[in-house]
Amino acid sequence: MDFDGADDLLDAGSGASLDNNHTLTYSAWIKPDTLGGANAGFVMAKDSGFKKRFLLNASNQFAMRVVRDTTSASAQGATDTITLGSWQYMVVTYNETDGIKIYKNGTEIAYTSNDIGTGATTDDATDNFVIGAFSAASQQFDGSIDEVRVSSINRSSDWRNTEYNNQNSPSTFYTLGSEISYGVLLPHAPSSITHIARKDNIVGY
Ligand SMILES: [Ca+2]
Ligand SMILES: [Ca+2]
Repeated sequence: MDFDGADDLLDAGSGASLDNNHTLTYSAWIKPDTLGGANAGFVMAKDSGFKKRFLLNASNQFAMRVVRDTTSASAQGATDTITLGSWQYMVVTYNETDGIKIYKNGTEIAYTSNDIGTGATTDDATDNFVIGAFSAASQQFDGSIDEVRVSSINRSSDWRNTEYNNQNSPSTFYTLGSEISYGVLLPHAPSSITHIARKDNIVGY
């Protein structure tokens, strides 16, 4: 789906399965044209009050923030983490013990900062899950977003790498054998026929 960076967004509502995923994995393929509205293009967020936000930040520092009741968890990638104009597969995992980890094309990125935060993960049950913007008014993603997924567990490296490899290049991730050609199959055909006594017994010719 292509977002214009001006007023496009996809509001996925606030279904119970999207609520209070205090252990989570967010993932998406992104192809940003620019850094987005106000130089902060949101890929996805639980939007009211920025409870959870996964975004392209100013200086192209890809970032994730999760609001916790005492201090928030916040990770910010190195400058120019993302290549504008190219597809990249971005994954973030979060839990209260390990904090935030961000992966690009299967490899964990370098951070300029990464704080685990303290306190319970703040309740987000009434917030809508929005793709492509923080809200209708601001910080819209400019470019394409595809294959958005939300999990209520931390996906393993095997899952992340399989998703990346399968979607990046399906034709080289797995191979199909060539089609097997069959002759005419004859049920209960004898191994040899030396004499055909009656036409009823003809099994093939
Ligand atoms: Ca528009
Ligand atoms: Ca809800």
